[in-house]
Amino acid sequence: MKVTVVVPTYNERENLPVAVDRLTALAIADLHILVVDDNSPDGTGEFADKLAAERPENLGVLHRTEKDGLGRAYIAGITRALDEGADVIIQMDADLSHPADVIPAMLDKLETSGAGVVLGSRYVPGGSTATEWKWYRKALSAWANFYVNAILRMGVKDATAGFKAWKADTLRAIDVASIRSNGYSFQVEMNYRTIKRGVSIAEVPIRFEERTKGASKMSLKVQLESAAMPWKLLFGRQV
Ligand SMILES: Nc1nc2c(ncn2[C@@H]2O[C@H](COP(=O)(O)OP(=O)(O)OP(=O)(O)O)[C@@H](O)[C@H]2O)c(=O)[nH]1
Ligand SMILES: [Mg+2]
Repeated sequence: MKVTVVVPTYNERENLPVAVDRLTALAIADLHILVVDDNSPDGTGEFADKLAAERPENLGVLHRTEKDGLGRAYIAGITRALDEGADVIIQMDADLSHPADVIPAMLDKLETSGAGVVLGSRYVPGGSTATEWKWYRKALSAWANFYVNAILRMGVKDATAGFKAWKADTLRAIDVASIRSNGYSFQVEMNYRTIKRGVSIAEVPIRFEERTKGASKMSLKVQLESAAMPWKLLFGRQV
């Protein structure tokens, strides 16, 4: 079974080698890493090329010309991974917020639960958000989940989760390339399409860690898009 971890990067030069080491340490037989870099000014893209030269058999780099958002980077990476024959595709941030050591449990659940995707979830028992988060950051995250679920009724505890393991068939069924949203709502739109296709979503607990190096790319634009998207999904025809 070929497993490809798609890792989008924008200015993650300090974090990327640690993320790659943690993934390699899992010792999963057919594990591949695909870095999707948007021409990071800090040289993450060239650095990723160096890492790829050291281990060409399991690390690839997709270079894009400019910063174009997380959703677009994922669409490009997922499309490439599907073309290269991945059976399972994992979405994971490069900033070390997502605990790579939970991947075996996610793969296990994907195989045994019959779900089309398994989320690394902060909001099931045993999961947690970053301990460093101030109360308002926690409140914002909890509110975003409540808001999305109140409108879309997906029955998913962590609707905005960004750490996910997908069966390739599920990704093909939801036609990822046609997804328009780009920030957190990209994650929500993928989940919504999955539910709409009658495919179930499972969750395993993760402890989400705050990034310690590099800067967050979350912006007001991304937050506004995320507030509007559930309504678009609910009333739109495009799902
Ligand atoms: N290729 C690419 N990667 C991106 C882009 N925006 C964010 N990323 C990457 O996506 C991952 C998540 O981005 P973060 O900046 O950590 O955003 P976040 O996790 O939503 O927000 P925080 O909770 O503040 O960390 C990181 O690995 C980023 O480097 C982009 O436009 N292009
Ligand atoms: Mg982050």
